[in-house]
Order: sequence, then C-alpha cells, then structure tokens
Amino acid sequence: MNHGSKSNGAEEYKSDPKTSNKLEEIMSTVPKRKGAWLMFNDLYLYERFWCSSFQLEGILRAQDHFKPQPNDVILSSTPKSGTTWLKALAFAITTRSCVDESTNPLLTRLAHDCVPFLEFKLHSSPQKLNLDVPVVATHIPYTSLPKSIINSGCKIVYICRDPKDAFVSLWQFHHRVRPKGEEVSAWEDLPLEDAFEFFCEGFTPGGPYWDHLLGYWRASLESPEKILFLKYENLKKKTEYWIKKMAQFMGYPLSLEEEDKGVVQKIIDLCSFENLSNLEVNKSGKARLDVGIGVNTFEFKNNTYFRKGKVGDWKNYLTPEMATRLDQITEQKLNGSGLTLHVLPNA
Ligand code: PAP
Repeated sequence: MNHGSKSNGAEEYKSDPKTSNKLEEIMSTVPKRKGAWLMFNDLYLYERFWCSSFQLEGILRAQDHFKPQPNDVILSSTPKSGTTWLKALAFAITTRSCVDESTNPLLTRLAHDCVPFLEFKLHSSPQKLNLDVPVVATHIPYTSLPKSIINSGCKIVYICRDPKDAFVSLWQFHHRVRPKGEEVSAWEDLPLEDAFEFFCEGFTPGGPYWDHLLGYWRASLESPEKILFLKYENLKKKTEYWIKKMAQFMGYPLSLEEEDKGVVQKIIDLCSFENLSNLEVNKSGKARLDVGIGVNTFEFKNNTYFRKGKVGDWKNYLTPEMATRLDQITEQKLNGSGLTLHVLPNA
C-alpha cells in the first residue's frame, strides 16, 4: 500500500458526487442522536452502528473506492482497544527486513503516521512516509467493511479489549483531547456516570461495543484463515507468542535465524508502551484529524494515545456495581457466541 497515494480513496471522493449525495441522503434519513462524545455533534445509526458524520463520510468513501491489494493486511478494532499498539507491532513486523533499527520510523513518528486509517486522516508528521507498507487500519464494523476487502484475499487482524478498560480509556480520551480555555464550552464535559450509561446502551462512536466485537468474532470463526482475533489482555500477557502468531498469519513469519538473533524481543521492546510513550515525538508531538473534506481539522497531542497501557485500570474509576453491570451486559451479549472476555488473573 502506498502511503499518501490514492489508497484510501480520498482523492476520488473529492470529485465523486455519487458518494457525497449518498452521505447527504443517509444523514437525513437514519436515526440521529445528539453526540456527547469527543468533538462529534451528532451520531448517526448507520448499518446498526453509531458513527459521526465524518466517520460516515469515510466509511462511504472507503466502500465506494477502496481497492486493496491481495497482500494487504487490515488492522481493525473499536476505539481504545489497542489500535496504536497493534499498528506499531504490524508496522515493525512487516518492515523489519527493510528498515534499520536505529532509523525505524516508529522512533520519530506516531504509529498512526506509520499505518493510516482507512476511513479518516489522522496524521502527526507533515512529511509522508517514504515506505510502501501493506497495512491499513480501520474502526469500521465488519458488516460495513468495503466489499472489496471481504471479497479480496487480504487478511484482517482484529483486536478487542475488556469493555471496562476500553470504556475508561475512551472516557479519559474524551477529556484529554478536550480543548482547554475558551473553546471548552464548545465541547461539553461528560461526567463518568453519563458516559457509562451511554456505553452500556451502546451509544459510543463505533458502538454498540459488543456488536463490533461479535461481527469480527463470528467472521473469524467462519474464516479463521482470513481473520485473526486478538485480545489486548492476551497480547499483554504472552506478547512473544502473539507476535509470532501475528507475523505468521500476516505472511511475514519469523525465521529460526531471526528468533536466534532476538528479533521478537526487539519488536516487543520497540513497540512497548514504555518505549513508545517516552519517545519525544509521542510526548510532545501533535496529531491532526481531518474531520470532513475541506471542513475542519482538529488538533491534539500525540500523548493522548498513551495513558497507562494497563490491564485492569478500570478498578480506579468504576464502582463494583458499575463493573458488575458491564460484566453482565458482556455475558448477555456474548452468550452462545463462544467468545469470552474473562481477564485471566495476573494478566
Ligand atoms: P485509538 O483506537 O483511538 O487509536 P487505542 O490505541 O486503541 O486508541 O487506545 C489507546 C489505549 O491503548 C490507551 O489505553 P489506556 O487509556 O487504558 O492507557 C493507551 O495507553 C494504550 N496503548 C497505547 N500504546 C500502547 C502500547 N504500546 N502498549 C499497550 N497499550 C498501549
């Protein structure tokens, strides 16, 4: 995939009235709710998932124009489930033979600059990456993915996370990216209790949370050769095992020679929360999110993508009752699917 090229269809979309007409029609017909999260004014229920107008625009653009190569790998997740980490790992895996350790772009760029999103433009470095990396990421639910992805030979790596931690991370993100000072009134405070209610009823960007997971989970059961389903907690606990599994699945298996040379450990170290969060670019750099063609650019600090990177931080925010309620919803929603999100002790 060529970064900065037409790979995500943005160029075509600008001159494609068909997609823009579709956007207008959908926005005026589907259920809409006043947005409470992040910078979104309203969320639209499109194909059974809540999304902002700019996400919807990106989804339609991707559906109409994205043309994957057969060897492309799609990384997918709901927000705050480990996307940044997964991007870093996939980038390190796929580029390990053509990038020098000391000049790895991950050392000087936000992971989102190394692996772009399919449906929106989030960038931090003004310079385009001068590398052809066959990886692209998305938050699009499985059922709304472009048909070109479903019908192609390209593989999908999905990551999910305990909803309790994902919820806390999302709520924290809302406040960390919120503009300070005068602009703050344009972006309402979202008390934890209100955010929690929204999350439980499925009203989050990309939500309902559980439905997003289930879409990919069921597809992974049907086509295990095409979709690798990962859990953040497992990746934390058995990082080496899952990196090797991921590399193999993506078509970049680690050779015995590489293993002897400690390549896996180098990937783990490079992509670790401790390493990435302490890099200058991730401490003081800024990311820009283009929300709609020619409409708005929203800017925030790269460090908003690195908070604690821990399993079980929810204990510091949720009451036992809130935790039980979320666990019950999870159990109810996942019942019969074969998917469990029980976090192992000491994970
Ligand atoms: P996104 O979907 O908006 O891109 P995403 O990267 O999925 O965000 O979520 C950020 C979470 O991943 C943060 O979790 P926390 O709020 O619970 O701390 C962030 O700290 C965590 N994270 C970022 N990088 C890493 C990493 N290298 N290893 C582990 N966790 C990480």
